[in-house]
Amino acid sequence: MVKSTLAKTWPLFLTVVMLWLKTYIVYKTSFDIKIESMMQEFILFINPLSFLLFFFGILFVVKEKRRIRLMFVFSIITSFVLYANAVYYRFFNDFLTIPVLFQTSNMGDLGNSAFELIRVTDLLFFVDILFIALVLKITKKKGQIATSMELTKRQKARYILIAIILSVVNLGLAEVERPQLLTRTFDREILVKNIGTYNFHLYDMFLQSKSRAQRAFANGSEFIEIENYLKSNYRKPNEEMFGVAKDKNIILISMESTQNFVIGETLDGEEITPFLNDFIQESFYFDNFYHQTGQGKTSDSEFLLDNSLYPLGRGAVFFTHGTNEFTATPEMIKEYGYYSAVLHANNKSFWNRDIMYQSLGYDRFFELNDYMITEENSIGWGLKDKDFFEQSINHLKSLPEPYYAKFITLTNHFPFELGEEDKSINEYTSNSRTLNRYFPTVRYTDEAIKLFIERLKAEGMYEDSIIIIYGDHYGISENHNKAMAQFLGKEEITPFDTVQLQKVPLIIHIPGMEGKTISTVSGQIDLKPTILHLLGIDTRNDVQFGTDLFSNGKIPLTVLRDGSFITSNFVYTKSTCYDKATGEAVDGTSCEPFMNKAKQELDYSDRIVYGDLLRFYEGNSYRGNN
Ligand code: GP9
Ligand code: MN
Repeated sequence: MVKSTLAKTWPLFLTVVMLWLKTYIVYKTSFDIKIESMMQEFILFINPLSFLLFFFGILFVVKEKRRIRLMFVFSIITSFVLYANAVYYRFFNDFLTIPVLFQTSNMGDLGNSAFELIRVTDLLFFVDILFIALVLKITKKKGQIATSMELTKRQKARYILIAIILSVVNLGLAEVERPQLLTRTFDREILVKNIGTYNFHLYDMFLQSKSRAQRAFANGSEFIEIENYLKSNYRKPNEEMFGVAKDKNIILISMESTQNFVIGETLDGEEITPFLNDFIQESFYFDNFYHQTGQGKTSDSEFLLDNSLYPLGRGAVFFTHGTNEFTATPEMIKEYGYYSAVLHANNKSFWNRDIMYQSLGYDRFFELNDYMITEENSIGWGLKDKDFFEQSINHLKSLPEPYYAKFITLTNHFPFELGEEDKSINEYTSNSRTLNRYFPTVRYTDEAIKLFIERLKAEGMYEDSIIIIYGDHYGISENHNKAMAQFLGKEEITPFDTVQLQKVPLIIHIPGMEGKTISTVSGQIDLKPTILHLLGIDTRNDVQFGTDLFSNGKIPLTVLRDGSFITSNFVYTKSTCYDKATGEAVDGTSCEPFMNKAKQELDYSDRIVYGDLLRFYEGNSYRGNN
């Protein structure tokens, strides 16, 4: 029976088996999926198969003569999906989602960054298709081919049955490994590990349509539960700090890809960030501050900063929900006489900024066209940071005061290109070109900020301004773990270390106040209430998930977008609880008390964004809930 089925359909089975094995090989070579047991390895191994059987099963319902051609089309589509994920993973350490594919206005600007990610050996991704074409050709010549691939009803039924059984076994094992896999998982790696990359894309399509429906069916009453949660999270401002920045200008500097590990660190005996190291001495420096961004990278960090809401688990909220109603800082502080602006020398539509900034209430966006850009003053992604700040001074001077101005730097962006004349620190030596080149560009941004601060002083603008400098997200992904371990003098980078590497610098400089290092566990979500309290604005009725960083009694919990979280003593990531003091895995009960709260936060925040719930919020109260 099996024999006769195979005799009739061997080209199909050859294709499916090769795609299956190829997918598994790609899992093991292109993705960094952490496997903790034989069972997990087994699930990973079988997980592409059920999808492939269903997908190629479609061939049995099309006309005989179309089958072979369609089989190739399917094979190319599947291989391409796999390949696209592999390329995306090389930089983002993440899997593609539908919203990411629709960020087309970003694509054109990626230029060199995208090319850096493509290799000649990538042709191997399609080698099985060539092989099958060749086999078909040879067998056809020899007249041995039986390519009608026609099965009897019984055989078809058996085929479907096998596919169903495989799916059930796969899902069953996955559910045992990871309960509530599909309902409570924010980490795509865990999803792919359990249901496979192809099923993951199907699931992603389901999420896409669900998120559309969510807005349509949302109503204000959902707010009551969320409001209670937010009220219990609220912490009173620190009296000594409340209002210290009243009517002062707020200057925010988002440092591209700058992680905290470079601060205070040296390379070949040279400080990597000499200026920031000094500036920290006269500022508040938060050395336990995490980025909480997802697929929207810089734009997610902006979203966190201005809204104190979490970005989304899939896609960039700047793209997916750019026209939602928000209660962002720029809009809120208008009432207090503030003018708000963003300064960033990139295309205005990148990350959908031009649209989103309107929703956030920004008064002015100084973008590409507001800068003089030449070949000499550009590198990599565009205008070099030093020239950017230099040219920005006049823009800043033109703003009505007080202002809230956000500067977004660019030079320290992957692939970290820099001309020799701008390098004032050596490259590192390791197997990762990316990490090697990171240090000169980080140093360059450090120098650019130094110049900017000097200019502010020279123009007499320094003393009137609160300066807030923060890193937007990681710059060195897990693909460079080996080199990173070498740099940090560690044997390896564990998932615990990876979470620790998500720390980014946060420096708050307030004129007239002395420097201090604050080590409370915190994240970008905390910036908005911190800033508003410094301005002397009450936030007790605001929709915000963060806490003022100067408040006494801040709950020591920071949740990352993939569901990992950090408390005073523990780190939870990839379903494992780690002791911060030792970095060793410990019994899960230590993380248990925060587990639900971490999920709850992400879930509530998502409900607000997907349901566009802020349209039901009026000033300091929710409609219908006074
Ligand atoms: C693009 C810049 C970089 O304008 O903000 O974006 P990123 O790739 O870091 O999200
Ligand atoms: Mn960025």
